[in-house]
Amino acid sequence: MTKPPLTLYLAAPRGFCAGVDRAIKIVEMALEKWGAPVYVRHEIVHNKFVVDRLRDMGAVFVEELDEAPTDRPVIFSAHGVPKSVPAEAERRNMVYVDATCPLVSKVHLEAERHHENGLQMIMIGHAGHPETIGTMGQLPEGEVLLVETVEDVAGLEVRDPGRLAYITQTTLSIDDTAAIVAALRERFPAINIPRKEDICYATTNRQGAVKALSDRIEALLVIGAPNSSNSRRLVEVGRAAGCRVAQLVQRATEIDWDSLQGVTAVGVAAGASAPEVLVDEVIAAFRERFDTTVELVETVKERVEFKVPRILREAAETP
Ligand code: 2E7
Ligand code: F3S
Repeated sequence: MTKPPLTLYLAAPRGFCAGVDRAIKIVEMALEKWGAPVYVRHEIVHNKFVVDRLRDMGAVFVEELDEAPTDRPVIFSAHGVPKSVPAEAERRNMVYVDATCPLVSKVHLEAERHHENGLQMIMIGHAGHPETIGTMGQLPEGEVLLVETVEDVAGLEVRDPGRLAYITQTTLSIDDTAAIVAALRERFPAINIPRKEDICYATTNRQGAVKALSDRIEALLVIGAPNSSNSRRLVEVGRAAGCRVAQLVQRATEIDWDSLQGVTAVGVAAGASAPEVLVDEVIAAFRERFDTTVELVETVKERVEFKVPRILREAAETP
């Protein structure tokens, strides 16, 4: 039987960002330095395959610090933690390594700086997401107000409309965030405007890559986990750009082939926590069913790299 022809448009950049690379490396190097088990508070990044692989190597994933023994090292996930977490680790005399993405730490410092200058903060983010919890947890309770939507802006009760600043989660939709910022500026004209947005380069580039694909494709597959904020935003960007079918899939077995019947052009993107082997797996699944041509659609090249913390670099450099 002849296979129907289909073109797969591969988004680039896709997959691991510099913060994810660094966070995974931190767990691997910690296992090398201290041996197993090494504890990790929260999924190091939101991807089951990454987590399973590290678990097989000896990492133990817990949600809260008190689930880890005090005599083993603990690593904080890439999403960041409230100030109370390292404080508690210190109180318990634990060895800890912070895998918070440096671009998240930058937002933490920004929040602190504004707080010291007497400004109340408004955080644009998703309630319950670990990054939002971590960033809000840099300041005392009540100092950071959360808005998730344009509608939320109307309901804000601020201390002083003349002394406000905003920060954001790093993985938000660029376009939705712009609308929320516009609503904030309209309601609070004196709000402090940051020099640079907090949405990170990787989020920006992956959303740009999906937009660049969207006029060539009839369906979009985003490889990523259901709890991955940046991956879910890619699906939304695809939908907003007109993709009738836009699916988040963890791996090839989750693809809804029925929805792809008669389709000849499919886009494949991957969230910042999705390993490239899963992209390869998806391409292989298409090749089994279609006479597949793969085309790369590259918008920009990424060259960002982050160093691992000194405590691990020293171990690696020691002969
Ligand atoms: C940390 C940060 O693990 P992810 O899927 O996380 P999100 O925040 O998108 O749910 O992706 C990598 C990552 C992105 N942002 C890690 Cl702050
Ligand atoms: Fe950092 Fe952005 Fe990745 S905040 S972990 S570089 S998605």
